[in-house]
Amino acid sequence: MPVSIDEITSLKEFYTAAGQGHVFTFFDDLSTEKQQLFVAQLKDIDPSFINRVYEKVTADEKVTQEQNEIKPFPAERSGSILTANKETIDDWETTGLKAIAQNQVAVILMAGGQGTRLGSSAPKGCYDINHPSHKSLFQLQAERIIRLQSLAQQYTEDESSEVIIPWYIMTSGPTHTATIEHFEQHDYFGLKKSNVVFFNQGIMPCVSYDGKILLETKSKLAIAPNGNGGIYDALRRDGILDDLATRGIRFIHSYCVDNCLVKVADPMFMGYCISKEADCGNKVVRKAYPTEPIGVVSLRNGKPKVVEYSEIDPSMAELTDQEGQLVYKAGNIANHFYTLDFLQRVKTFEDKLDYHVAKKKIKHVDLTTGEKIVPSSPNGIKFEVFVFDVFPFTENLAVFEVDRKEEFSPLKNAPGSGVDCPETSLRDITQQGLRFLQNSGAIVENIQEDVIPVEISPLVSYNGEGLETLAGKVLSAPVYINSLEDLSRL
Ligand code: UD2
Repeated sequence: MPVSIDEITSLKEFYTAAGQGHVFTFFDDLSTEKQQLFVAQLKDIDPSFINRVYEKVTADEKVTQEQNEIKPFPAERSGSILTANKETIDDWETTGLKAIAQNQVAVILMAGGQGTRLGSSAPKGCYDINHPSHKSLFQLQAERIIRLQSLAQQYTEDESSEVIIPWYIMTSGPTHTATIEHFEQHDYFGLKKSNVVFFNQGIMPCVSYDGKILLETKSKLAIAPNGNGGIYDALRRDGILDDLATRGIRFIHSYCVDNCLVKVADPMFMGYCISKEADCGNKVVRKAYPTEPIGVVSLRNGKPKVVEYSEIDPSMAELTDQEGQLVYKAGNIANHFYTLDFLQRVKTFEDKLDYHVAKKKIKHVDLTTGEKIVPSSPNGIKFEVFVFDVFPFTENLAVFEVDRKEEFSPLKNAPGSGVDCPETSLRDITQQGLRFLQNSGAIVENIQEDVIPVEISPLVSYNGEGLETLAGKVLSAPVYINSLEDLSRL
C-alpha cells in the first residue's frame, strides 16, 4: 500500500528530531516508486538508536585499557589437545560422537562477511583455493558433515536411525542470494536440503565520523551487515532457535567460513565442552606473532573476554614472559560452542553487548552536490557486534586449545599476498593430507614440486581416520582420493 503524505511527514519529523533529517535531502525530487522504497527502508531503522550506539562507541573509545583490569586467560582453566593424553582425548571424542548420534548437535556457519580483503565479490564460502577437485570451502564443510554423520552412526542405539547434523547458514544482504544459488547449483553437496537452513543477519546504517547517517544513493541509506555478533538476534528473529528446539538439539558449534581446515561439529571440541558442562566454549590456537589478526582470550575484570586484534594495545600484544612466549597467546579462531539454553538466554543481556567501530571506505552521495563519492581512504564508520562479546555473560566458558596446523588456515587476503591467502590455504590442507597418509602408514613417493601431491576428500576421512587399508603401501604422487571407491582401488 502506498505510503501517505502524513506518514512521510511524521517520518521526516522523527529523523529530524534525531538530528538525522539530512537523509531527506533529495527526497522531494525522487520518483514516487523510489520514495516508497526509501520510506520502507527508513521505517525499519530507529535513528535515535543509531545515535545512542554512536555516542556509546565514541565514549568507549576513550576508556583506556588501564581502566579495565585485563589479564591473560589462566592456562589451568583451559583444556588442550596438545597436552592431554590419548585416553582423555578419546573420551572427549566419544562423548561428542554420542551426542551427534543422538541428533543433539547442530552447526551454525557465520557466512555474512563481505570478504573485502580477499578481493572477490562472491561469498567467501564459494571460493576455490585451487584444490585439484576445485571444491569450494562450502563443499569441504558439507562433506565433513556427511562424513561425521556416518562416523557417528556406530553410536546410535538403533542402527536404522538416521544421524542428522543440521546446518544453519547465516548470510547477509551482500551474500544471501549468491550463497543459496551456489548450494542449489551443487545439489546441496549431497546433504538433504531440509537439513540446510539459511537465515539472514541484520544490518546497521553506516555513519560519517560525526555520527551522521550516510546516503549510498539519493534514495538509499548506506548500510552494512551488523557484524558476526548479529547471529544472536537473527537466530531468534528468523525462528532458528525454535527450529533447534523442535529438532531436539542441545549443543551447537558455530564457526567462520574462511578456514579450509575447520572441523565442523568437531566431536572432540563438543565432547570437551559437554564434559565440562560448559554453557559456551571457544577454541584457541597459540598466537603466532604479536600482530597476527586474531583476537586473544583474556580476563577483563575477572570475566572472560576476547580482545580483538583491531582493538588490542600493541604493548599488550607484544608482551612476553620469561621464556620469550607471548603472554596473550590464546588466539581466537572463531569456533564456538553453545548449549541451546545459552543461546536462548542471550536475549536477557543482548542490550548490553557492545558495538565496535570499523573505520571503512564508504561510498556515499555528497549532500551539497548530489555527486557520488568513492573514497580512497576510510571516511566513515560501520558498527559491528562481535560474536564473542557474549563471553563475559557466560557462567562456565570452556576454552579448548587445538593444534594450529590441523585446524586453522584462514583465508583472508588476495592471491599472491603470501599470508592467509589461497596459496597458504592450499599448502596447509595439502600438508594435512600428506600427514593423514603418513600417519596411516602409507609411503608417498615421487612428489614433484609443481604438482599438488595429495587430496583426500572429507567424504573419505574427517580427521585422518578410515585410511588404515593403506598401511605399508607405497603410493606414487599425486594421490587424489575423492571417494571410498578411489580408496579401495589403491
Ligand atoms: C575473526 C575473529 C578474530 C579471529 C579471526 C580468525 C571475530 C569478530 N573476529 O576476525 O578474532 O578469530 O576471525 O580468522 O569473530 N561474518 C558474518 N557477518 C558479519 C561479519 C562477519 O557472518 O557481519 C562472518 C564472516 O563471514 C566470517 C566470520 O564472521 O565467517 C569472521 O569474519 P571476518 O573474516 O570478518 O573476521 P576477522 O578475520 O576480522
